[in-house]
Amino acid sequence: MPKRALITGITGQDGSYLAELLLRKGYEVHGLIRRASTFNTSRVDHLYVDPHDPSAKLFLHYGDLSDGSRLVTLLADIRPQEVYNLAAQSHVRVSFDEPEHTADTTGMGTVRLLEAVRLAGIETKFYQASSSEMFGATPPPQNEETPFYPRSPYGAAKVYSYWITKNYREAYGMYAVNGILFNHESPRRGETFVTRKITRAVAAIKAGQQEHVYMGNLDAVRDWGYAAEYVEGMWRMLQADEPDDFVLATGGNYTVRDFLHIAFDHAGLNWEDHVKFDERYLRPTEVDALVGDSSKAEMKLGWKATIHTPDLARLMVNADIEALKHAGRSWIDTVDLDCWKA
Ligand code: NDP
Ligand code: GDR
Repeated sequence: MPKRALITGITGQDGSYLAELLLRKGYEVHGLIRRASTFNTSRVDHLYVDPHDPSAKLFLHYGDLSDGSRLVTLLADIRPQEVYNLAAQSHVRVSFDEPEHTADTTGMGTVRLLEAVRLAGIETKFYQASSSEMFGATPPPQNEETPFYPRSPYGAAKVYSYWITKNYREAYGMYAVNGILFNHESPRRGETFVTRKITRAVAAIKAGQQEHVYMGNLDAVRDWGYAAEYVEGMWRMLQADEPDDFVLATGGNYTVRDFLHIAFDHAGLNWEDHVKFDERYLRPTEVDALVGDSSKAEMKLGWKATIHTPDLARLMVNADIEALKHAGRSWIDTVDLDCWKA
């Protein structure tokens, strides 16, 4: 019998890479998706096989982290050996606009899922998508021992999820772990996160379809890794002998300005000619610097990032230039809308 995994947030960046990885490893993969009035499965469509086909290994189920009873029935039905909780309202800037919704999804959603595991009476390993945003104002380098000091409703909700995951491990002997992941990006990154916003803008400017991009704080320091590598670390955390919490990071430190420079330069453009400031992209409280120390993951899981920020920026620029060539006018319309998005 193949192993069964349930992924919440399967339609997101990480969920899609994790689903690919688990399918490659022979798992039967179940994903929680939200009912929406438009299709929201574009990141996993290439993996989908009609469930009537005997070769189907990926199954999608409607549900939401705000709906606890649905989570119980789903878990009792699927009986997965591994649960990856990747679903969240994951945008830090948006969490200031929607603090209550963020707390409900990114915080309470985790305890609903942990309770659902308990109530369904199943033995499963549980992965919680914790975040470097929990370190917030505590200066780098940050590792598993670094105190938390969240600086946003998102960061605060993730701190709750971290502790409730740890509590279920200690209280009920559950195999439940926190992966404390630093920023990780890819061509599948959501369009309003800073890296993807930049690489899409580079592609559109290079193609002569846009002249400027509006940005916020360029001094923030981040440790940007490649998402496809980070999902391997998630999986390894659930294969260890004992449940434990791990940081995944590259250890590199770059400012948003550095990322702009690398991305524009790769397309033969000077970023200073194209970037304008707009205060709407500032956050009421900013996280100045996140740089991870993932030596524990390297020692105990044999996990180490191999793609560092400059190569990642170039890889994303290349992908967005290609995507633009194939997408035509409708894609450009969405770029123009970026000016009012977070
Ligand atoms: P995305 O924003 O790309 O994906 C978020 C996913 O959560 C989507 O599938 C979304 O569904 C789903 N979701 C949102 N709200 C709900 C809800 N109420 N019920 C069910 N599903 C919901 O995030 P990433 O893939 O980048 O990140 C994955 C996880 O890792 C998130 O928890 C994030 O906070 C965390 N994280 C991410 C890091 C990063 O750098 N990427 C770093 C550290 C932690 P839909 O498609 O319908 O919107
Ligand atoms: P972050 O990612 O907040 O680190 O959270 P984001 O890419 O949104 O911001 C990174 C830094 O860039 C600065 N910035 C801008 N950000 C956006 N989005 N748009 C802009 O125009 C802009 N200009 C400057 C921000 O101020 C910030 O300092 C991500 C998410 O994936 C979280 O879910 C995850 O937990 C953390 O990474 C680790």
